[in-house]
Formats: sequence, C-alpha cells, structure tokens
Amino acid sequence: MPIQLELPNLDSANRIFMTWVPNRVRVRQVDVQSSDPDVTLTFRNGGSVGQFWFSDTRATDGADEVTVTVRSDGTPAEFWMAGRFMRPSENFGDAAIAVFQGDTLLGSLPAMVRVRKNANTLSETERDRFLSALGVLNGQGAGRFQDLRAIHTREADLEAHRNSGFPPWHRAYMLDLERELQAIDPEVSLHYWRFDQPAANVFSADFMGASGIGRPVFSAGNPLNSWSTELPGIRRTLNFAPDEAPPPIVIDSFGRTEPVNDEATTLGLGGGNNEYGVFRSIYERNPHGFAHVSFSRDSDIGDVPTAARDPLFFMLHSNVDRLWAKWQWLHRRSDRTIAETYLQGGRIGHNLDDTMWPWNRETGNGRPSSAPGGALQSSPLTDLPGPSPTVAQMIDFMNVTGRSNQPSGGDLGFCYDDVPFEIEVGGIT
Ligand SMILES: [Cu+2]
Repeated sequence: MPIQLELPNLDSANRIFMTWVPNRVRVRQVDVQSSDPDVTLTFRNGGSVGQFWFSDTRATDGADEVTVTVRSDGTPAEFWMAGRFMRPSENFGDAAIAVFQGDTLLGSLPAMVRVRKNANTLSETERDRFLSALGVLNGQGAGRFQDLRAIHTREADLEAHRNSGFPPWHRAYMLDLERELQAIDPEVSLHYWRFDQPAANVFSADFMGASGIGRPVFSAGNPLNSWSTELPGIRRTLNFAPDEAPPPIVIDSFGRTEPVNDEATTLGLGGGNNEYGVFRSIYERNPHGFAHVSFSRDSDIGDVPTAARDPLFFMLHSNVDRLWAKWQWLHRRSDRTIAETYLQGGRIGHNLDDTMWPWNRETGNGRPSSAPGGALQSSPLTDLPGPSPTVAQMIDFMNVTGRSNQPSGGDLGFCYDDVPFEIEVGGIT
C-alpha cells in the first residue's frame, strides 16, 4: 500500500517549506492491487519547534491533526495545512508532518515553517545563516548583489518612489533579494529591523555592526566585516545608541523635530476609511523616509543611489513591507477590487496592471535606460508572481482572497512572524 503525497511546497531537493498560508495536500494510493483496502491516515505535527495546523478545507486556522480516507481506487484524498501562527521554525527539520495509520507511525516528513522574523529576536544560527548568505550573494562586490544595488538608483527613483507603487515595487524588490538568498541557503528569510524599537542585537558587531564613527564595527568572523561594493566597507553612523530606537527627526531649519512613526501610528494611517492613498503618502515619508535618515548624513542608507549598498537597507525595507502587510491584514486591504486597497498612480509602473521595472526589462519610453538584473527569479516553491510582476500581483501576497488564478496575487512564499493569514470576508474560499 504505497502512499504518495502531493505537496506544492517542495524545493528542488524535495524539502517541505511552508508559511502561514494554507496549502492543499493530496494523498493517494499508488501501485494499487485489486484486493487492497481503503486506508485511513492521520496527519499530525511531528516537529518540536515549527508547528502546523490541518483542516479538511481551506481555512484561516485548523486543528493539530487531520484524518482522511485514502481510497484503493487511486482517487486522491485531500486536506489543507499551514504553519501555525506564532510557531515558526528556526531550522529545517524542526517541523515535520507525521503520518499515522491508527497508532502506527508510517513515517515523518521533515519540514520548515519559514517566515520573516524580527531581526532583534533571531537565534545566533538564524542570524549567522542570514549573514553568510548575504556574504555569498555579494561575493566581495562581484556577486549577484551588484544587480540588486544597481536597481535602486536616482534614474529609477520614480519607478520605485513618490507614488502609489512605492509599497508594491519594494515588495517585489525584497522578494527578489530573498529568493536570491534562498537559492544560496533555503533556510534563510529576509528578516526585518523594527526601527520603532531598540534593537541592540541588530546593532552589534556580530550582526549589522556596532556603532562606529563613519563605519560600523564588525567582529572578525562576520561576513559584513569584508563587505565591499563600489567602495570597500559600509558607510554608516547611527544617530542613536545601539540599544535605543531612532530619535525624532529634524524636519526644518528651525530645528523642529517629528518622531519616527511607531507601528501603532502607521497601522492607523489612511483616514477614517483606511484608504491606501492616504496611508501610502504618509508612510513613505514617515516612518520609511525617517528611518532612512536616522543616520548621519554621510551614511549610504540615507540616499537613494547609495542606500542599497548597506545590507541594513533590506532589513529596513522588510519592515516597511511588513507594516504594509500588517495594515492590509488589519483593514482587510488585500482585495484589489476594493477601491481602498490601492490608488491608481497615473504614472507608468504605478497602476494595478502595469508591470514593474526592471523585472519587465523595459527601457526607454518613460522607463530608465537600462534594466539591471532582468526578470524576477521564480522560487523552487512557486512560479508566482512570474518573471515580470504587475503591481496588482504584489498586493495579495498571501492569497487571502483565494483568487490566485486571477492577476491579483497568489501565495508568493513569504510571510511575517506577526502578520497572520486570515481569509478576507468576501473572498473565495
Ligand atoms: Cu527605495
């Protein structure tokens, strides 16, 4: 009675990776003899750290196990499963799907519940894995990271900023980097820097660098110690102590200041109707812009053409993306057909069905003169959003509307540790 499982979440080495997003699992008997009986199987958590839930249907949440009858005529049984919110993995294999027939364990499939986490709370293993993948990607300045830097330029400023497409464009950009890191080490995620909280572990010599004048200070074994781009090293001076959150930002020549918007403030942006356009215009300036200038003026991260030299930039933008994701979840703003979910930007690249530069490889006609890096890599787990993503495809990144067959999103294979998957009312289940 051989059993075959069909899971959508296998990487190229047949390893299972999941997020909070439910996935359909099909189970069938193969090589069936005419005398074989139907079998009843139970699937449950077999891991110690990463945990799953199981359900008969696509749902927001489920139980610790599911039991299905697998017919001997070869027709598949199916169920749904996802990583259990707040129970992510730290390493591959600390989650597992255990398969039982009655009380007999037939087998256990190692897996990982892989999500983007608060960088300040990572284990040393998670932190070091992230750093070493970054080091490989950068290749002493000669690696694929060059393309990722070359995307974020003055010439491309209006593709990425100052308009409606700012959040989706950067979501694609972060996904591009994360997929490159995962191609090096599939256990890595693009963890985020919560710039509204103290993050002493982030600003340490073993991670993004301890405070220094002009340059952060790294421990000898840190891959960032030998970081190199157009210039050797990273130029960055903190305007705050490493164990403090960034201070208020000076906003005018009179020295008046305005605090960096904290998470609660950001989640409340959008006016009474929680409109995207209102949210975006404030959020792009504060906290996003304010976080960028929480450093002295000669820091790479404070200026568009140099910001992406500093790997902290990507952890800053992972948090900017997380804030949009959390706002979307809180206000049910994942359905592109709801007017408040997105405001058409007018300019090319900022409307729902526009493709985004550089992944669309378009140059000239209002686009920049070159398109470094080219098409978006697919992940071993999904072909979505495809090589040339549209703005709309970035919106429903967890497929909470269940409209993955329409040009509106689909499970893009990443999640945030504190943003749950929740089916939106009115979505298709
Ligand atoms: Cu940017």
